[in-house]
Amino acid sequence: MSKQPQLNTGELPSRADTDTRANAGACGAEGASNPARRNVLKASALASLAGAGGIAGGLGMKSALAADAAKLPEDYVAPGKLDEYYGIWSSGQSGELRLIGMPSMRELMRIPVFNFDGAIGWGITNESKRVLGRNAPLNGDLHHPHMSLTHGRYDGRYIYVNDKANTRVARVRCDVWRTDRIIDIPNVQAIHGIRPQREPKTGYVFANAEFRVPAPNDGRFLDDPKNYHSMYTAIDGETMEIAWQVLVDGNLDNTETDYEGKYSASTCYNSEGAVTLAGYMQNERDWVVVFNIPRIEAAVRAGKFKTIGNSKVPVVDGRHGSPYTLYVPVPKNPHGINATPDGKYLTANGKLSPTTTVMSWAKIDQWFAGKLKDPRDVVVAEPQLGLGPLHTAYDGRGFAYTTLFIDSQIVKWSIADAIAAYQGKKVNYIRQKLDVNYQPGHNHSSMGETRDADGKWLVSLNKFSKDRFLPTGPLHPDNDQLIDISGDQMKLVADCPVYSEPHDVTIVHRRFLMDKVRRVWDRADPFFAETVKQAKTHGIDLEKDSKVIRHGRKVFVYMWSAAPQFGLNEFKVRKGDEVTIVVTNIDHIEDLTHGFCLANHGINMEISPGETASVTFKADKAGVYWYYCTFFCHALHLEMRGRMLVEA
Ligand code: RUQ
Ligand code: CUA
Ligand code: CA
Repeated sequence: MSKQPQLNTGELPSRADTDTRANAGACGAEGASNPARRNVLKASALASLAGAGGIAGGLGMKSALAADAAKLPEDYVAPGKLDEYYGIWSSGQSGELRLIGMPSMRELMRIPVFNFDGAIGWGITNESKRVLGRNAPLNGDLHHPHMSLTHGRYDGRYIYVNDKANTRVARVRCDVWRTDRIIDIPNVQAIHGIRPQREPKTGYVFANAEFRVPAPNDGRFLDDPKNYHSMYTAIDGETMEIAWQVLVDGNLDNTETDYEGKYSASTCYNSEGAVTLAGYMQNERDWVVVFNIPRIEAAVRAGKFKTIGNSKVPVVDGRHGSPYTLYVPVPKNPHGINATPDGKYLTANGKLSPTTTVMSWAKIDQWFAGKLKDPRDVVVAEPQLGLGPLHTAYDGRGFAYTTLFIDSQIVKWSIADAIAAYQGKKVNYIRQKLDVNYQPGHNHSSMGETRDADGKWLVSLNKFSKDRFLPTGPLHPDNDQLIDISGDQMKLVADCPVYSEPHDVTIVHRRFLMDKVRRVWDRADPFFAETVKQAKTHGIDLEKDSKVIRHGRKVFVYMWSAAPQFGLNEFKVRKGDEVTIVVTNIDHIEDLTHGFCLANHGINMEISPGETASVTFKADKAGVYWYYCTFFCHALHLEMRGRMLVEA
């Protein structure tokens, strides 16, 4: 930490346990054992109430008490009632997307993206492998889920997500909640922040590369960090093709877009171009890099770009001094970057500085028009908030909520008052500090990244849970805390344990989504269209036919499934055959999913109503192998099985 902040604690008593804040690394353990810290926590009656109420899976009996305490009985989601919001959760190194109902905080569904999923056969079925790519890694590091937008409002089409682990971006369809595209990003390493364009619609999906590498990274340059680069990538959100890349100075961390379709901006914590921890922290200021989209597009049209290695992607040089970018110096190793829902400002959170830097899109516009000289002239406020500011969310009423990682708090502050203070007025811009448990990273408010920010709920995604749950071995769950922000004061409502390791969440009101979600598959769905086409070439009617077709050593086994039966009771192949099994669920009845599991072959797949799923494998063991249904579909579900007979 460079300096102690001038904490402006508003109405809350100031906290005495400053030594627990002093060291980000130690505070994880410190908070649990330090009695001073525990007393501070007890000072918040709501916090301890919610602590007693936190149970796995969300609001249960005791959490209902916590909800009472927060005076939210009308928001309690009773049995049979539906949540008001979809929480679209990332899962970090688990590589999947999760749907969590809010405010109940009950997990609704998991959507595999970069990861293997044995329940639905993601990574097993041909349909999933077409999306993943053959031989693709089956892990990912999925940090940021964002929904596509039209005119700054959610449009319920797609969720875009990053994979930091393997430098990919994926898209999930919001009608069937299935991943439909995964693309590799060339010329860079470790995609971290991503954002869809807000205006006129998505549009581009922007992706930051966090690690600097040589370009091309083919071994020509190795231990020569001066030749390392990062780039900003624009992906066409419709075709999922890469439109262009911009070469930048430093690295890129998180990114954000404006509400006009004109600019986007990223934080950079490594203006030093360093490759060591000490190196990354050398400069007192790093940057927010602003990208001028129309100018970059014009450069691409005019052929002012180069390509790198085998990649055909146009790369525009946006380093210092270029007309395409603006480098705003901001303190120090900035992290989260978030646009206000009124479309006026964006904030970059200091991380190693107790400040958040507020910039004005209008001033950015003036800077590019040559009307402002100093890049710092686009800054309109720099409030001191507390230690370790990481991310900021908004309520649409002019207040901002910033996570303080080291302080283990959320600070609520007024944007207008922070701007007034920057202009020299004596105002207290801090409204409240709320203890969270513990060490929050992201937070997110309901509808907060859109024009429809409604200021009802905030989730604090806490990296440590320590003493908040029954012990689960050395690996602890995270603790995602639900906070009511509808009133003057934030109120902690529930503790929710989550498996490793959500970074971020997007909270979407159900009115943007519910009616768009399909209950059964359309037989013409593109997700399995390839398989349907292949069946046609074999003269198969998937709704009616169950038969075996042999082409040399390739065997195609077609069968329907209808509770409690598969279309084939048995089929015969020869050892060494390449077998493709295609199962079509002809029960077009909501919730009537079948599974197909082949014993001792590592094969299981889900076939939901109307779906066709297929798997290809080598029959390399002679003998009798039973296949059976894995989704409980009928009173005779256990009897829903058949035999594969493999001749020696
Ligand atoms: S980052 S804790 Cu991967 Cu979104 Cu900020
Ligand atoms: Cu079909 Cu169980
Ligand atoms: Ca730095």
